[in-house]
Amino acid sequence: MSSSRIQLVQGDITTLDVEVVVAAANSGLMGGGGVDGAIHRAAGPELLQACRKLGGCPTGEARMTPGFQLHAKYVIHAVGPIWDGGGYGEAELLRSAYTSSLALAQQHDVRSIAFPCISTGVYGFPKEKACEIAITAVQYWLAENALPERVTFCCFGDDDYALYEQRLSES
Ligand code: AR6
Repeated sequence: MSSSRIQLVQGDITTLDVEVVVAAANSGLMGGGGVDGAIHRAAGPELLQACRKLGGCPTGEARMTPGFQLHAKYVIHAVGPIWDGGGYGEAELLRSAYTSSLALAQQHDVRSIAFPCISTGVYGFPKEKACEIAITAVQYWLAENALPERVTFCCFGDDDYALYEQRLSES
C-alpha cells in the first residue's frame, strides 16, 4: 500500500471509529437512500434538521454538520456527480467532491476521515474509474497536507473492496 495514512476496510461506514464520516449526498442535502440513508438513520433526526439549515450544496462540493448520535464527531456531506456518459465533467466533479471534503476536514483539524465510494451506487459512476479518481485524489492531498492524518476507504460491496485492494497494492 502506498501510504500508511491510507486504510481500506469493508463494511458499514456508520460503525467506524473515525472523526468524520463522509456521506454520498445529493445537492438538496435532504437525505436519501444508500450510504446517505444509513448515515441519517444512525445519526438520528437532528442530522436532517442540521442539513436543512445548509440550503443545499452544489455538485463537486461538500458541507459539514455534527455527527449527532454517530461515533463520528462530524459528517461531511459530499455531492458527487450523476454519471451521464463521462462527457459532462463527471471525473473532475468526483475528484472535487473528495478534495473539497479533505479541505473541509483540514479546516476543522480533523485527524481521521472515512469515505464511501461516492457516486458509484444510484449515481451510476463506473466503479473502476471512480476507484482510480478517489485514490489519486487522496494520494495527492496526503502528499501535500499533514491533515487529515488518516484516510479510510470504506467499501460496502466485495467488488469495490477487491478493486481498491488491487489498486492500492499497485501504488
Ligand atoms: N456504508 C458504506 N458504504 C455504503 C453503505 C454503508 N452503510 N451503504 C451503501 N454504501 P450511494 P451515490 C455504498 O447510492 O451513488 C442517495 O440517495 C454503496 O454500495 O449511497 O453517490 C443520496 O441521497 C456504494 O458503493 O451513493 C443521493 O441522492 C456507495 O455507498 C444519491 O443516493 C455509494 O452509493 C447518491 O448516490
